[in-house]
Amino acid sequence: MKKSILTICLSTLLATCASNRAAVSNINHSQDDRDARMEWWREARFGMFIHWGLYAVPAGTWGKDTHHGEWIMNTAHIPVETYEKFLDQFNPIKFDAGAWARMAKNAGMKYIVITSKHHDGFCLWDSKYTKYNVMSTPFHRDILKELDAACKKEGIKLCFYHSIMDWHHPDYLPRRDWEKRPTEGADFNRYVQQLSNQISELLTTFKDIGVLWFDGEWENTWNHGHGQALYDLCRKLRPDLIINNRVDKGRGGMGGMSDAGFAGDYGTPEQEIPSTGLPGVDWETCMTMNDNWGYNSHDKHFKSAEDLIRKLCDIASKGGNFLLNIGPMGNGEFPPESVERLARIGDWTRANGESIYGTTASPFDSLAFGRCTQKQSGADTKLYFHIFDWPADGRLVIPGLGNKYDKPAWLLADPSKKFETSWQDGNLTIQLPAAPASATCPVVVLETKGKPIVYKTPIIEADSDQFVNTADVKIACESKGLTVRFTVDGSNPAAESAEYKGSIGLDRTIRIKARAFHDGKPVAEIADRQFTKVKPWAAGNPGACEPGVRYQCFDGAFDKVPDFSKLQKPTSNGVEDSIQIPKEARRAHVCMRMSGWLAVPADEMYQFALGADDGAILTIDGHVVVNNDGLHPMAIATGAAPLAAGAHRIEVSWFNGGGDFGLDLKWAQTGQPLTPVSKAALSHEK
Ligand code: FHN
Repeated sequence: MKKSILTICLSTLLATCASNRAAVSNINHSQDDRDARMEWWREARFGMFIHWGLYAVPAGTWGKDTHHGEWIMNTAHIPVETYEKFLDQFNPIKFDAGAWARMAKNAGMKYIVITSKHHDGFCLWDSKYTKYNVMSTPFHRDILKELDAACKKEGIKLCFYHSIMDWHHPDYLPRRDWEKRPTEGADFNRYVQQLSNQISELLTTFKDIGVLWFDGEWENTWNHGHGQALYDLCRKLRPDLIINNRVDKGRGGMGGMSDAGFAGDYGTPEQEIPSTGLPGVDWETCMTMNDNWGYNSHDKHFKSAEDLIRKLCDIASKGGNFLLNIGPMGNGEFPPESVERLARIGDWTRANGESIYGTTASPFDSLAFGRCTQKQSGADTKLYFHIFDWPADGRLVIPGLGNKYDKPAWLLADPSKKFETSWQDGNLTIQLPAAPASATCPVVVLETKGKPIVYKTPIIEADSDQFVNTADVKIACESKGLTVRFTVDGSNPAAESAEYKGSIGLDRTIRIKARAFHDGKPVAEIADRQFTKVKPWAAGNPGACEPGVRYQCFDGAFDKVPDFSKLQKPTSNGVEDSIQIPKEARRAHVCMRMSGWLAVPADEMYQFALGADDGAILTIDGHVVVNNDGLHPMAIATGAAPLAAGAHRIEVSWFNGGGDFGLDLKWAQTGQPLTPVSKAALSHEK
C-alpha cells in the first residue's frame, strides 16, 4: 500500500524553528543584534571544515582495522596513556597555513572552521590550561595562531570547532564504557570550569574569530544549564560572535535543528540537506568529502566535484550554508583528492559564485531541472537557475512565475550568451541552445521587476490515493487571488473547466487534474492525482484469542530492522497489551518483533502513523504498510491499508541501535483523527 515517510511534518519543524528563532531572541539578544551578527555568515554561504589532530597520525588504522576516523581513540578502544604516545609522532612538517587559507579562498570558501579541540582533548593551540596541546609535540608550533595570521592575510574568516565532550581530561564524565580509568576523584564541574577557561582563552587570544562551532553536547552530563551558561559567557566576551546550536541541548539529532527555548544562533544538519528550505531559520549543513571527518588513508570514497557543486547549489537554494570538510594528513597537507576537488569547485565559484553568495532561498517550491536562488538587484530581483538537467529541447520552463517579463535571460558564466524568453501555456519559457553548456551546473539568470511573484501549483489533498467506499478530495492553492479549475476526465484544466468551490466526493476510480488561473490565464503547473477504489483485504480466521500481542526481543548491534528468521534464541518474550517497547527492551543494542491480530471495525481505508527511534516496520496481513526503518531520532512515518471488517494479522518490528528509543502506533479510518491502537483492538492466539 501507499507508504509515505513523514519524517517531521515541515509545518511543525517550521513552527519549532520559528518559535526557536523567537525563543533565541527572547533568551539571548534582540533579533536586530542577531541579524547584524549573522550578516557576514549569511553572505558567505560556503565554508571549509577542518578536522585535524593526533588522529591524523594513525590515519584510520589500528591493528588490522582500517575503518577508523577522528573517533579512533574510542572506536579502537585506545587507552589514554597509549593514545598520548601520538604526541611524540605529531610533526606535520609540511603544514603551511598560507597554503590552506589560499586553497579555501580559491575554492570560493569564505570561512574556515577548524577543530581547536576534538573529542580526544588534544588542543591545536598553545593553551595555558593544558599541556595536552601542539606545543608538547615535536612540531612545537601554535597551529591556530599561524592559521589566524594566514586567514587574516587572505580575507578568510577563521572559526573554531570545540568539543564539549573530552575523552582525555580526567574530570570529564562519563568515561567510555570500555575504559579502565577510575572515575573516583573526577569532578565534572571542575571540567566545566576548565572548558570555560579554555573558551575564554580562545576568545581573548583570537579576538576576531567568527564562529564557535560547539559539538559533543549529547552526553547526559552536559545539560541545558551548562549550555546556556556557556553561550552567555561567549556572548559576554564577544557580543558579535556567532555560536551554533550544539552549545546547548536543543538539537534534534542529525537533522540538526533546535527545539524552542535552547541557545544557539543556527541549526547544524550533518551529512544531510533538509528536504525543503526552512524559511526564516539560519542553518548550515556540514558534510565530509569522503566518509570520514578525520584523515583515513584508506578512505578513497570521495564525492565528485560535480556532486559537491550541486550540493552547494541545493543548500543555497534552501537558504542554508555549506560547511565542506577536509581531513588533513599527518604531514600537514590536504589529501590530493581534496585538493583536486577544491580546485574544480573554485573554477565553478569563480564563474558562478554570484548565484551563491548573499543569496536567499528559492521562491519556487521545486524545479524539475535544478535549483534556484535569488538576490535583490535594486528594486528588482535576480533569479539564478542552477541547471542540473539541461532540457533536451532547450526549453527551460519556469513554472508559475507571475512577473511580467520581457528581457532576455543570460548565462552567468558568460553574459554575452543571451537567451530569448516567451510565455507558453501560462509559464515563462527560456529558450536555451539544444546543446547543453559544457560547464558543470551552468547558471542562467533572469531579472524580474520588483520581487518575484510565484504562483504555486495547487495541491490535491486526500488521506490516500486509494479508498474502499468513498473519498473526500480537497484542492488547496497557496497563492491568493487565483481561480482553481479542475477536471475529472484526465484532460488538462482550461479556462472553461469547472471552478473548484469545495471538497469533491468520490465513489469511483478517478483522475483529478487541477490548475490555477489569473485573469483567465493559466499561471502555474498542473496538479495531477489518481484515485482508485479498491476492495478491502479479507479478514482472517484466528483461533481462540486472548488480549495483547506476543513479542520477542533479541540482543545485537543493529542499524536496521533485521530479518528475524535469521536470529537465534530470543533474550526475552512475552505479551504486551499495546504496541509499546517492553521494559526489558528499553535500552541500546536490541530488536523486537510484536505479532497478533488487529480487530477492524468496518470495511474502510485505514491510515497508520508509526513513530519510532530507531527504526520500525508495520505489516498487516503480511504487507508492509509503514516502513520507518533506519537509524534516526524519533520520527513518524505513515501509510494506509484497505481492510475489511474483522481480524487482520499485525506485526511491528523495531530496533534500537543506541541512545534514545521510542515506539508508538496510531491509526484511524480515512477522514477520522489518528488515535493510539487500543488494547481492545489487539489480541493473540492462545
Ligand atoms: O562526533 C563528531 C564527529 O567526530 C564530527 O566532528 C562531526 C562533525 O560535525 N560531529 C560529531 C558527530 O555528529
